[in-house]
Amino acid sequence: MGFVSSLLWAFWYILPAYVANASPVLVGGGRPIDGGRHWRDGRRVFGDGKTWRGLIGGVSLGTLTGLLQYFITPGFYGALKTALMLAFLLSFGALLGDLVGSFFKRRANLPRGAPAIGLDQLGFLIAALALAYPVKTLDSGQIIFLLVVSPFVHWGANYFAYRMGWKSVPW
Ligand code: CTP
Ligand code: MG
Ligand code: K
Repeated sequence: MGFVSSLLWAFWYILPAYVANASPVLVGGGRPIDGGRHWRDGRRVFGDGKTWRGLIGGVSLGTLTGLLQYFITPGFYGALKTALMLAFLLSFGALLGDLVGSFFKRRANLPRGAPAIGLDQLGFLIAALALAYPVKTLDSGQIIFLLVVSPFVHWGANYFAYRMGWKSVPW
């Protein structure tokens, strides 16, 4: 595999995680996952930015992305159930990583929506890669590539969502 095509495959591989992480801005809202409950430090467990609709909607759209990808490049996945399992784990991992990130942000007394550089851009990615690892993984060069470019994809997507009026802050 050539160098450029190996990087493009890395993007193709991680796409469900990107979709899952980005879509709650549009499909989220409603009841928060923590149900409004507080941790023993008196602050919210996750906060109002982590909702059931965002979680379920994000996992669904991410998994659907994997289904579409399977029909475009079946050879990359081998079998439909591999593609679906991979997309589900990447999507669920992304939103689990995001949730854990919010848990730590609340423990650090950061309000909902406050930026946490590093955690915001990479937490979802690392969790997605970890959960999907048993099904299909990338080589170390591809993983380093994703760790380097994902913060820029994340900032770009958030700036776009801000300019579209979908969110109130550009990060
Ligand atoms: N969102 C959601 N459910 C999720 C994740 C995100 O509804 N599980 C929606 C919320 O409207 C959230 C927006 O997507 O405000 C952007 O997500 P994110 O930047 O991760 O949340 P923040 O509002 O910044 O909250 P936090 O400080 O906890 O990261
Ligand atoms: Mg945020
Ligand atoms: K986040």
